[in-house]
Amino acid sequence: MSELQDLTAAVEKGNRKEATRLTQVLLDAGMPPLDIVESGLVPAMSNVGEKFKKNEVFVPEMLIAARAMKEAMAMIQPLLTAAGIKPKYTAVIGTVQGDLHDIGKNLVAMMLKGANFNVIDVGVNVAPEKFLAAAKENNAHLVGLSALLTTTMPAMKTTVDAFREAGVQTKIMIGGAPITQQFANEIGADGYSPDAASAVDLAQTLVA
Ligand code: B1M
Repeated sequence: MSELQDLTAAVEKGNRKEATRLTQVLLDAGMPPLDIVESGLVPAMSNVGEKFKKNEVFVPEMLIAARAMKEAMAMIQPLLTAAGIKPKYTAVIGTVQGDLHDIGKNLVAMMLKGANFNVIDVGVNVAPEKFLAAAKENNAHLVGLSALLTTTMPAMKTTVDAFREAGVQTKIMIGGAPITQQFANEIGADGYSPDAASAVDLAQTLVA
């Protein structure tokens, strides 16, 4: 259906008006909401993610695309919920204790939603106990920690330690400008990704 391809293109371009119009056209035509998500919206964000990795688009374009995706998803979500269709995986994501930066974390959250994860965003300045409680409460498959300050990197270790000490083996991925794979290895995190697009790839690998 060409409207589906047009929807993918509209989201990729961040054209919110066109994305919501086409979503409505497809719904009115009787397309199952999940097909619209999986065949129209998710490919758009995958394309954006791939282009981001190749430096063909940058953070602003990715944010604009994610917003278009969010608006289309807002139309579809109630229908999925009513039909009892749930995303397969839940991720809890937040910025660690002491750190208030949330732009990158929000971008990762949006991209994960774009990949059909149920994302519980616990916000910024999040204490280890709060991550742990949210992960338990939501039966999370994955926890994502973000940090932008070198001074808050130790809070990532404290958070990973809190999970392991509590015997909770949820996969933990970390990211943020000062973070490296070496640091992830040192603190016992399950993975690191340098940007929002690869965060989705990593998340999918970790939960598979
Ligand atoms: Co702050 N800040 N800031 N700041 N700030 C930095 C980080 C800094 C590098 C600026 C500098 O000095 N050049 C510096 C840190 C230095 C250091 O630690 N080595 C710094 C500082 C010092 C501070 C304050 C201490 C300043 C002060 O008050 N004296 C203060 C700290 C407040 C606190 O957190 N307690 C502070 C405050 C702020 C603002 C509130 C003004 C604002 C934040 C607004 C907000 O987030 N709502 C702010 C901003 C905007 C920045 C810069 C300019 C931009 C950060 C950003 O949003 N980047 C930043 C300088 C810079 O980075 N150039 C800076 C865009 C974003 C898309 O990228 O977050 O890296 P990023 O996310 C990427 C990847 O890292 C990755 O994917 C994202 C998308 O590709 N990623 C993940 C991120 N999280 C991930 C999680 C994952 C996976 C990937 O898995 C879970």
